Amino acid sequence: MRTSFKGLLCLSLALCASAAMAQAKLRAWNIHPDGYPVSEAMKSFVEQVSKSTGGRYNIELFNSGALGDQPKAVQMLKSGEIDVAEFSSGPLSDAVPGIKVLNLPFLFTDSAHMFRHLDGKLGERFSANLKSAGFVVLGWYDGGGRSFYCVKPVNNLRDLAGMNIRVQQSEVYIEMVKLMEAKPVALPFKDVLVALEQGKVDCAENNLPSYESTGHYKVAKNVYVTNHVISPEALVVSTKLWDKLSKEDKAAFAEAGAKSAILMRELWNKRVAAALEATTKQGSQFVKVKDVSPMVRRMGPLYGKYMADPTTREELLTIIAK
Ligand code: BDP
Repeated sequence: MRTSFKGLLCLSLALCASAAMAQAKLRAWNIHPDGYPVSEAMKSFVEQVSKSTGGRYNIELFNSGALGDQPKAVQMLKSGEIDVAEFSSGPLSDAVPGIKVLNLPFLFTDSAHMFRHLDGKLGERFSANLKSAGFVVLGWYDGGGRSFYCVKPVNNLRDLAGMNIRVQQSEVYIEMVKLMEAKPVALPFKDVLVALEQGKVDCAENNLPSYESTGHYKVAKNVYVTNHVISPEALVVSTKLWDKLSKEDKAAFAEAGAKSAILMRELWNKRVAAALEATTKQGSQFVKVKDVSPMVRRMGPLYGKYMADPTTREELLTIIAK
C-alpha cells in the first residue's frame, strides 16, 4: 500500500494534535529565587509529576514572585488562574481563617514539634479546612523560626517598642506587632529591602534563609533571635485543578508533593546553617532573647481571641496539649 505525502502529513498532524490535547500546561507560583530550598523542592515536584504521568502535565515554575506577590497569588490560586503554589501560612490564613492559629507566636517550640502535628491528625484537619477554601495541600514545607532584625541594635523587647516593623499581609502578624507596642507595616516581600534602606521601616522579621537570600542582612544587621513564630508553609494545588484529575493522577500529584516536602525539609536545615554562617561573616550581630515570657504575656489578648473562637479553639487546645 502506498501512502501519499498528504496522508502522512494528516497522520502526523493528527498525532501532534492529540499529543497537544493530552498535555496539560499548568502554572506554578513561588516567591523565592532559584536555588532556595522551596524552589528546589518545587522543581523536584514538577519533574516527578511529569515523570510519573508520562509527560501529560507540563508545569511551568515561576520563581521570585514573577506572577505577583503572595496575597495576590493566594487569590489567583483560588480562582484557578494559577494551578500550583507554595505559600507561607501568614497570607494563606487570611483566606482560610480556620488555619489562623498556625501563626500564633510561641505556639510550636521548633520545626520538629510543628511537623509532629502537621504530619498527623491535626495536619489533616488543617488540610480539610484549606480544601474547602480552594487549596489542596500536597506537602507541608518548613518556614522555620522567624526572628526580628533591625537597622539599630536591639537587646530586649523594649527596644522594639515604637519601631516600624515590616510584617506579612496577615492579621495575626499585624496584631502581634501592635501588642508589642510597635507599628506593623504590611509590605510585599520584594519591597522590604528598599523600605529598610530608605528608612520606611526600622525592622522586619523572617527566618534566616530569607534574611540572607533577600539581602536584608546588608541593612538590618541586628538580629534579635526570638523565633517568635515557627512558621509552616504549604505546597498547594487549586481545587479547580484537583477536581479535574483522575484517581491515578491525584495519586501521582500527592506522591510527588510528599516527596518534595521531605527534600525541602532536608535542604532547609542545611540552608539555615549556611545562612547563619554567611550573615555572621558579613557582620550580622545575633542577640538571643533571654526570656520569652514578657513577650508571651503581651500576646495574651491574641491567645484569648483564638481560644474564644470556635473555629480555632480545638486546634489550639490540641497543640497546647502536646
Ligand atoms: C518567607 C516565606 C515567604 C513569605 C516571606 C515574607 O517563605 O513565603 O512571603 O517570608 O515575609 O520566609 O513575606
